Amino acid sequence: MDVRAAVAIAAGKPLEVTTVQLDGPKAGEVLVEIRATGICHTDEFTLSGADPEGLFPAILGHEGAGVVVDVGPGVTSVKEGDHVIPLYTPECRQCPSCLSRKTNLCTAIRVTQGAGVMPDGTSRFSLNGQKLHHYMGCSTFANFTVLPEIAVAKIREDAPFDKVCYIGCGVTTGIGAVINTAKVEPGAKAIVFGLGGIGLNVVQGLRLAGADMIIGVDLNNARKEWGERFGMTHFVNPKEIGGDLVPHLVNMTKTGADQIGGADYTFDCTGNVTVMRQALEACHRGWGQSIIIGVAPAGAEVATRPFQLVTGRVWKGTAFGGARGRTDVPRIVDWYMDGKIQIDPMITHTMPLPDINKAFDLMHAGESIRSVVIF
Ligand code: NAD
Ligand code: AHE
Ligand code: ZN
Repeated sequence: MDVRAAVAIAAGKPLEVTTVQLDGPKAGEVLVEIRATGICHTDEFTLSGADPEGLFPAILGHEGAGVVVDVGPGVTSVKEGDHVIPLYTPECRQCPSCLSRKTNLCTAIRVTQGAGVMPDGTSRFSLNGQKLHHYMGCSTFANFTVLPEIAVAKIREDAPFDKVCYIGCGVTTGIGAVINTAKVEPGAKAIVFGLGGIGLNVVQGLRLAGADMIIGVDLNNARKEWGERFGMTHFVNPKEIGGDLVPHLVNMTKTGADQIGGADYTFDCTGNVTVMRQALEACHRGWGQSIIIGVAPAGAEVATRPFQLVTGRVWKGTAFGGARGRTDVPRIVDWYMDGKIQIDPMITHTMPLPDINKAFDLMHAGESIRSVVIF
């Protein structure tokens, strides 16, 4: 069938909106009509050429929501008409990783996903006979896409696609990093580096968890007001403190009895390895945990003095907020529908597919929190 898609032809080039061809679902696959998709910084990261796994030409996008319109042989868990959110972290419930209960990183289809193809090793997308790669197993920058059955979460039908698409990455990643990965406790002191589409969800997750002190760090002063809206208690712009950032932050967290200082939890939501080091070193001696969420370019490496770890600080990473998609995503949709979490104010811009490149311009200019394409 013909579908409308934004094609990433080559690294560093704008997406080309055109008609491409999509084959129907094979065994274990579903055809989904995508109704809305967010644009995450990770899409920009891959499009820029910084992603060592980046493949071109490809149909990017991994933050969508839509309706199942056809299923391949053997599909049992969803049916035509079901509302779903595509999962770049699937949940097969059978692989050693799923069965371990220690991680959300299902390994059932990770190899083919990284190779830009479906689990049978072929692509469903083509353009005038030329193969197009799938992206993160989702390819939501198209009005129809094919997904493995294990990579869709069935959600309630009254949830608006143009809002809950954000649960497909940003919301779940930020809130999940707090709840699933860090397991933040009430009364905690936390620092969030980068107050964008992910960092603001970390902030709202920290408020949900009952953190007392939530320090936001960003180079963009406009992010102060944004952070405060979701529970941030203090804001720091590293360019305006007139000294080193780590001691400044550590000082802010000192209280009467505890003159060592440092945060109980820090979160990198920038993808900058210098910031990742600062985030670790701003943790409290003995127990502070630093969670890396940001994705760094090919070749980048993190560094610190091993002493930082010897003295009890812990470095952790998280993908998709540690969430098990088919199980956790429908619950997060319920939290939104019940008013427990906010999404609407963070969706600052919407646009039709032909204008998708504007979403990247807005991100580069620091003007958007989340842009959403509505099909
Ligand atoms: P974004 O562009 O919306 O926000 C980034 C924010 O960081 C901006 O507010 C920017 O001003 C700020 N920033 C940039 N450099 C900074 C610095 N040196 N110090 C302080 N602040 C700085 O991006 P996003 O969509 O929120 O994504 C953030 C990161 O998270 C990206 O690297 C993205 O690829 C990654 N990500 C990871 C996961 C995961 O599962 N681990 C999921 C989604 C996104
Ligand atoms: N391909 C990149 C890694 C990108 C990455 O880490 N992606 C995260 C999700 S970011 C969503 O916005 C992820 O899920 N990681 C786990 C995994 O298996 O990829 C690179 O650097 O190679
Ligand atoms: Zn993302």
